[in-house]
Amino acid sequence: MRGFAFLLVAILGVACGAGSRAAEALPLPTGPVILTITGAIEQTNAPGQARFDRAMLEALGVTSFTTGSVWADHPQLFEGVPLKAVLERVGANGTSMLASALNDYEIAIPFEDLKFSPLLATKVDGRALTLRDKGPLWMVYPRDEYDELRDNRYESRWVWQLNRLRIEQ
Ligand SMILES: Nc1nc2c(c(=O)[nH]1)N[C@H]1C(S)=C(S)[C@@H](COP(=O)(O)O)O[C@H]1N2
Ligand SMILES: [Mo]
Repeated sequence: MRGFAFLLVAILGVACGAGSRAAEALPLPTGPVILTITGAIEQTNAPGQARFDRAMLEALGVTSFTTGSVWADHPQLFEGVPLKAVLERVGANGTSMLASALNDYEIAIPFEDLKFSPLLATKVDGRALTLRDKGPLWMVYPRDEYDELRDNRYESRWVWQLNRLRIEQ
């Protein structure tokens, strides 16, 4: 009886600890991987990497904003997953991230940019972004909400065909 009670307490302790603290283990992607995160992260689903397919990203919650950009002469509706939600899901501990694209374009994005709530957009004006128009993921900023975003320093962070993030401490 003593043994049983002890076992019960031990099991409850482990269950509560796991539930309250760490995020659930990152599942394996089942569709094409569109984003790979490496570097200073706590959650992985491949050696040293957190790999996401579209469904895994969208499960983190899709939000939207409408903004003008240097690519269009009218404001557009951008829908996608907040960068912050993705970083939280992998337990990113960094000060900056190196964002890279399919064409190997790369640029450093400081964690301070999270204050602007950038999105990893998957849709523009209701259309899914394809490889031909800057997809499948496009890092976008709510430029019309913040004057300071109207600057080449930030335009260069609108990484289209984004496919990699490396978290740096
Ligand atoms: N994938 C990718 N994203 C990119 C770039 C690029 O070359 N490749 N150029 C960046 C830069 S430097 C700027 S200023 C903006 C605008 O680039 P554009 O005027 O060539 O479209 O997109 C940014 N995003
Ligand atoms: Mo640029």
